[in-house]
Amino acid sequence: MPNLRVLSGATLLLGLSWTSAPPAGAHAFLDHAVPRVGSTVSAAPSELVLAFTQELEPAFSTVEVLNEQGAKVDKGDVQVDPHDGTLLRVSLNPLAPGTYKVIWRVVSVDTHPTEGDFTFHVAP
Ligand SMILES: [Cu+2]
Repeated sequence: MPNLRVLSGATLLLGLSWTSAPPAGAHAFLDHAVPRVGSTVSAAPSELVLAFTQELEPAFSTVEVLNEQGAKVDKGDVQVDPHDGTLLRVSLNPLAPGTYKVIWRVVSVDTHPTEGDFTFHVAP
């Protein structure tokens, strides 16, 4: 029969390593955006801002904005806000009325990648 004290010690260690693992769901999810997800804006925005639930890893966080023809309409100057690491910004070319698709892919500071997309509409 195995030594019970050694066995319970191993079980305790295993239990501790489980509880000290990072909490599941601690990723950077999109909290909100400007323009808002799915919204219709009357004035063409000059910038898109995405706000995430966690700080981002700037080197691995990006966003792209496409028009209905799939052409890129952002200026490619994607930047994590230097004063708020949860904000991802990109400047936009002048937008004609239409539907625009936002595709984002980010890595949070805990190294977990997340991605998603949404649309907004410009209808003056
Ligand atoms: Cu995470």
